[in-house]
Amino acid sequence: MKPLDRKSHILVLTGAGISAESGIRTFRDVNGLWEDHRVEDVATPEGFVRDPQLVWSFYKQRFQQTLTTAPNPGHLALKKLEDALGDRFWLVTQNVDGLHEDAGNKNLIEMHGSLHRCFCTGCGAIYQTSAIDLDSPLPFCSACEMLLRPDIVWFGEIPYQLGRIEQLLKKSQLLLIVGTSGTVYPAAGFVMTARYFGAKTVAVNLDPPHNSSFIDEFHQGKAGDILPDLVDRWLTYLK
Ligand code: BV8
Ligand code: ZN
Repeated sequence: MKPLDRKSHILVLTGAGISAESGIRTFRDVNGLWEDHRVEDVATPEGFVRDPQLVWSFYKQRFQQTLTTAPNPGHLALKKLEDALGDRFWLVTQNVDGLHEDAGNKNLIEMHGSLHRCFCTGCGAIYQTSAIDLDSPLPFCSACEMLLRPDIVWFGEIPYQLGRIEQLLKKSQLLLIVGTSGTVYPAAGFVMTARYFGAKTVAVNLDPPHNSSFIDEFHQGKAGDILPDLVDRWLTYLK
């Protein structure tokens, strides 16, 4: 394992757990999002073709929820880490709530898309979700009149910027994984890739994640409680 020092690059992967303390429901915890909906009905391209109104109502409700949520101390700790490390820090999130952007992170990859964007199924035109008429049952493109869809990577679709993420995994000495159950691939496989390239892997999670055999150091608990102190400790030798 490569030593950790003032030249080290750190890659952070986050999941729904980091947003839980901001009041956003996770997917697979008790009272999770998938309890109310079948994944196949609301988070697949086939589900969207079958019932676009159901899918839009699922995402509209989640988009509207983001308008009343704010970053929590877990998000702010990662902003502090980026401020200190600059381009030695990159953050890949599976979350679509936009809270890392709200916290001020710039070196950010939203690999599963964002509730704040949608795009046209016809011409690909991109829209801010806040700029379209969400009161109508279905939104259509002002350029070509085709149906708009959420800019969300559904099951069976390829996540964004996988090549860039692979490059970042290769050059990082530390992979920090926060608030993810390690259920969904390819994100759940990043820890194996990081280990293969000699990085140290650290996880902060309420429960032991599924891929915990690849985790060198596990901090059990809430991200908002653990990350601020963990980041301060790391900055004594990473900065
Ligand atoms: C792809 C958008 C091909 C939707 C999402 C069989 C085996 C292996 C893989 C597959 C398989 N069958 C199908 C697949 C592939 C599939 C997959 O992995 N399925 C799983 C379910 C088995 N993956 C795909 O389809 C992906 N695409 O494979 O394409 C390909 C790929 C590469 C190259 C070529 C071809 C697409 C996956 C993306 C799907 N879209 N999101 C939406 O958001 O509405 S995934 C969805 O799950 C969210 O993005 C979410 O982020 C993600 C993962 O969930 P988590 O974030 O981990 O959330 P979860 O609730 O599960 O866990 C929360 C954790 O937080 C818990 O552990 C909890 O303890 C912890 N926690 C709670 N509170 C706190 C906390 N931790 C800290 N502090 C707290 N306060
Ligand atoms: Zn269009």
